[in-house]
Amino acid sequence: MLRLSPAPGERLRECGELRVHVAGAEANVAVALASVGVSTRWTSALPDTVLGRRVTDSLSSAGVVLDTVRWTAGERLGLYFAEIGSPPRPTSVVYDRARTAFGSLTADDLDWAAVCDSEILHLTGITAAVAPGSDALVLRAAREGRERGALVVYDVNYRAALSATETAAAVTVAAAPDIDVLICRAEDARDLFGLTGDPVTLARDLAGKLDITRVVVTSGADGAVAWWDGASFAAPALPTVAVDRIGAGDAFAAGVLWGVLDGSPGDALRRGTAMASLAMSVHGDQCRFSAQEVLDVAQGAGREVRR
Ligand code: KDG
Repeated sequence: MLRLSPAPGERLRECGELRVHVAGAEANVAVALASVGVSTRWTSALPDTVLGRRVTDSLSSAGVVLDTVRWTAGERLGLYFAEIGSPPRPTSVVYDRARTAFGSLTADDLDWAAVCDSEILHLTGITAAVAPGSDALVLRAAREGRERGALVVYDVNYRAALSATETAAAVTVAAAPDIDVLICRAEDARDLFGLTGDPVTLARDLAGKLDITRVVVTSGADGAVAWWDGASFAAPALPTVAVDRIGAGDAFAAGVLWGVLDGSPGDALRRGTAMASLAMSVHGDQCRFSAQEVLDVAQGAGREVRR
């Protein structure tokens, strides 16, 4: 999808110009991972128009592999309008995603062997909610990933504008048997699953409720925790001057996936919080920082880097 935003400090109702950013949760994760050097494929459907090509140009410039993307005729690219807030004015979002190419995609359109040909398959709850039938597509993807030997990661990523909490909870519960690692905001654990308590308790109780052995819970400025094979891990949020918070959760997820590939849950959380901070320091939904830039931040927040 594309995001259209007024310049910082301007309002959607009044602005004369809109800035264009490529967006979409899984695309954001793919770009962040490719930018740190992880081999990454993104699967979706796009209209075969200049707007669809804008998306693939942007993703391929980061190194994302796009050989499973399905091109369609007659449908639209998903759009959203985002007015970036500045306290006390909140960020506000308007979706424009009716009749999109992705909404027309069915499970039979995809080459599942190619889609799941990876160590990790990353899915999000946003995608399950974007169009009628998208939930079935995401559930099928989780099942295919599991059966084909990929580690299946699912980010709940609840969006109130797309579905009711009960619907998002039901999709997560249905996907749970195929999920190896669940990522969930603390507020989503409370709103979707009725859980209470501190983040470690939320992660542990979510793991028990959904029968998933690895659960990561994020709490914004309070950092992130993981309940991982029966032990808990934590990483603080880093001091951040946020110019644009949209996409921080996807950057966090990318850091977690990168850390998971290297084996350590503690590193996964630290890379996640570093990537989330970096994502918030730049405009747009995507986080294009090198591995060295992320590791410098993860190891010494605020340190001056001279090269
Ligand atoms: O996490 C950021 C996403 O919300 C953004 O890029 C757009 O995927 C998007 C959505 O549907 O909200």
